[in-house]
Order: sequence, then C-alpha cells, then structure tokens
Amino acid sequence: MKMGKIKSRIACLLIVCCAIIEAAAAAVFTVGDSSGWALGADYRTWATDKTFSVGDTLAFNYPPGHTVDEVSANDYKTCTTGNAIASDSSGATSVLLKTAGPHYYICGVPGHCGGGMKLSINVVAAAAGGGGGGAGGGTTTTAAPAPPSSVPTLAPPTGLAVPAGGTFTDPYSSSARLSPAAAVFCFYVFAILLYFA
Ligand SMILES: [Cu+2]
Repeated sequence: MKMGKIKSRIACLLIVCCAIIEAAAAAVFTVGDSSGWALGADYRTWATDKTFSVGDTLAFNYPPGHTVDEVSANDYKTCTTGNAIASDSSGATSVLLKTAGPHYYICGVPGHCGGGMKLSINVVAAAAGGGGGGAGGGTTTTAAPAPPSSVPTLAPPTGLAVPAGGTFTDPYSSSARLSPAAAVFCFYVFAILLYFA
C-alpha cells in the first residue's frame, strides 16, 4: 500500500542524510595548500586558522626526495630523524587523525626539517564523549618502516614496503565514525519524517 512506499522512502532519506552528515563532518586538509609539502613553506602560519578534529585527514603532496614522518614532540623540536612513529615517502601521504591532542610531522630527509618542513597541529575531539556504536576499527595500521636517515630517499614511489596510496594512520585507538551530535541530528530528522508520514 501507500504507507509502505512512504516508509521505504523515509528509510532512503535517512541513509542519505546520515551519509551527507558523515562526509561533511570529516574534513581533508591539504598541507601547505598549493605549495604542498616543501622546503621554504611556513606550516605554522598555514595551521593557525584551522581547526583539526578527530576523523579529519591531512593530505601531504610532494615530489620524490621527501618523506612524511610522524614524530614525538621532542623529535619535532630538535628536528631529530630516525625515530619516526610512522613514515611514508609515496608522494601523496594521507594521514587520518584518529586521536585528539598534539601531532607532529617532519620531513625525514636530513636538513629538511630545519629548512621548514615541520608541522605541528592540535587535534580536538569531534564531539564530547565517545560511543556511538559505529563500525569500529576496520582499518589496519600500515606504517611503512622509516628509511635510514643517512641516505637521502630518492627512490621512485614504488617501494615494496609502502602501501598503495601512501596512507598511514596513527597507531593508537580508533573512534566512532559518526559523532553523537550527528546521530542526534539524524534521529530528529527521522522523527520529523515519521511525524509527517
Ligand atoms: Cu623534505
């Protein structure tokens, strides 16, 4: 009957609505914008007007001869290479921000961190509280081993250990994909649609 048709239409709307919210909630930041990940850029200035949230992604774009290393606060300060938490040199490194708090990235090629290739950001929680029961932890951590810091890495981006797409995620906890705020919003939309059905 008519009622069944309306209900299935509501279900479709709800799914689309949630998908849009989830897509809108996660931002992708291209590090350095058009300059990309390069010597001579000022990443402190680049980061100042941005708010980084859990679930957002940093996209590092660079030609061969650079790396993206996630490092400790101390290694960031002192531009120490060789102790990277995660490293990639694919030329297109996508970093999913999975944990709140400070995150530090440098280029692992000697001299480049001192030349400006260092980025520190503070990641804020997507929303207060956790939970939400989303599909948790489906992604595997694919951290490529750090290249030896004494040898400039000029190898083509077809490295054996580098995963396709050059994605690494930080190796700590995963969080709910759909924020509680978005879930509440979806619930209201659903309730309104039911009311008018
Ligand atoms: Cu570099």
